[in-house]
Amino acid sequence: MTSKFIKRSWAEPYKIKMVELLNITTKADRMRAIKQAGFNTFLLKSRDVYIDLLTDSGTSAMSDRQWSGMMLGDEAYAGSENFYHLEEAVRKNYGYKYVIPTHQGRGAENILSKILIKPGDIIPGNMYFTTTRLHQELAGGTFADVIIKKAHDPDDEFPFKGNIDIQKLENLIKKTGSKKIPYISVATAVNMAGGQPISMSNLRELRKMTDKYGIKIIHDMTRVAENAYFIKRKEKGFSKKKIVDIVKEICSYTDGATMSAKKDALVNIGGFLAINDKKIYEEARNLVVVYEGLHTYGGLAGRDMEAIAIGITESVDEDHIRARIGQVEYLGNKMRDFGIPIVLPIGGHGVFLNAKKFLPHIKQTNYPAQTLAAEIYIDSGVRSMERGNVSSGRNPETGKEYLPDLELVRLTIPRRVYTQAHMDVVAESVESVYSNRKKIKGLKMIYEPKYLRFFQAKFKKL
Ligand code: PM9
Repeated sequence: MTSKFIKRSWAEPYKIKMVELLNITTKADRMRAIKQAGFNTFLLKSRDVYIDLLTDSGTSAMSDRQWSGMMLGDEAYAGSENFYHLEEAVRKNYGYKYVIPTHQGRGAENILSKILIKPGDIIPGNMYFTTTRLHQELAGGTFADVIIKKAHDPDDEFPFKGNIDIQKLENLIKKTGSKKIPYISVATAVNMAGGQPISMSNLRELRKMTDKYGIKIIHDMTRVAENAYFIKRKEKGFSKKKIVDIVKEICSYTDGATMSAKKDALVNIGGFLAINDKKIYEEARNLVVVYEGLHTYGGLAGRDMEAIAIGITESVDEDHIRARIGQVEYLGNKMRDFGIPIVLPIGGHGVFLNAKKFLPHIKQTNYPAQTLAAEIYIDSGVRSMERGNVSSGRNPETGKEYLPDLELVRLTIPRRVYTQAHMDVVAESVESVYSNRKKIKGLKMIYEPKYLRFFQAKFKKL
């Protein structure tokens, strides 16, 4: 007899063929290492890390199919067979017409920004991403945040916190004039908001409104499959649709995309620019030669392009994406059970700790999220990343720190790498830091690089 109370767990839709051994260090080792790294987890050596949740970028485990695809690398300088496989995978799964490979996402952002942005332009977007905004600024543009207000509130459980405030955007277009807006930058599964999805209905509405003004939409599709999974689960009318069809529909409302294949597409390196407009494609095809390499390799080896082509297909597999997000939710729910303040709803690529609530006694100018990431590392060797005041940086005009509403620590889960037992160790470590939180003191920045300071800044304990 079946009972409605019988639980059915998900499990990883793969088994493990090869393992990578981890280093387990002592607390004294870790205190030395983090001090040497200037309390910046980016400056730690990988050998000093036990469970590495710094990022989901380029850290996925490739499948046996991807590895065998790498053996078929056609390393011709021009016209590599693997480029055509990549082009075919992009057209089939995403629907974009033209594809230009780049060494990673920011390579595509650079080319796109150089082609479309003029000095004085405004680029509205659903929250900034560090590299995207910097390329917009270097091209003479200014980013304008048009994400809904709820996205800045870590406790608001609205299921589509990646949505754009259409009214706010339209007011901005009316105020500045459409000529000054080269495109709207729309990210799926918005990273800095906590991996929060945008809804299909919001995208449809956005397309309709921007069509009125003749403004393009450029998609940061780095985590589009994760976004599609949330649409399938949470948006009315999508529960029976296939992930690949949802992904394609998302892309269909946009004019082109930049992609860091190091995330959704399950590879260790690579990216591309995809575009439907032939004229922009021709310009990009020319410019890529200057910054990345010929338009049929864009800074990648043939074997890398083959791995991306296979990874794209694996990324939209129903069982893969369910297990991927299932693992993130498993960790998030453990944190919730411990009463640890996290960004809600639990996002697609990681669990984000709310450092303002975790360490309310530390001022934002003493970097609570940076401090918390260092403390978690000292406790257990788990490496996480600051996503708050340090990442947000300074306003280039005023020189003042932005002091964002979201002061977060990101525990980012690489795809197909860690087990549920690793997730238990992570949750228990964060709980241990949480129970000792009152004793923790903040940091002072002692070295600040000019660009993307979070990567290389150094700190000392107050
Ligand atoms: N994201 C991440 O860890 C790696 C660099 S920042 C620590 O989240 C989006 C939404 C990203 C992203 C990278 C890029 C740039 C663009 N858009 O790193 O250049 O999350 O491949 O991509 C990182 P690349």
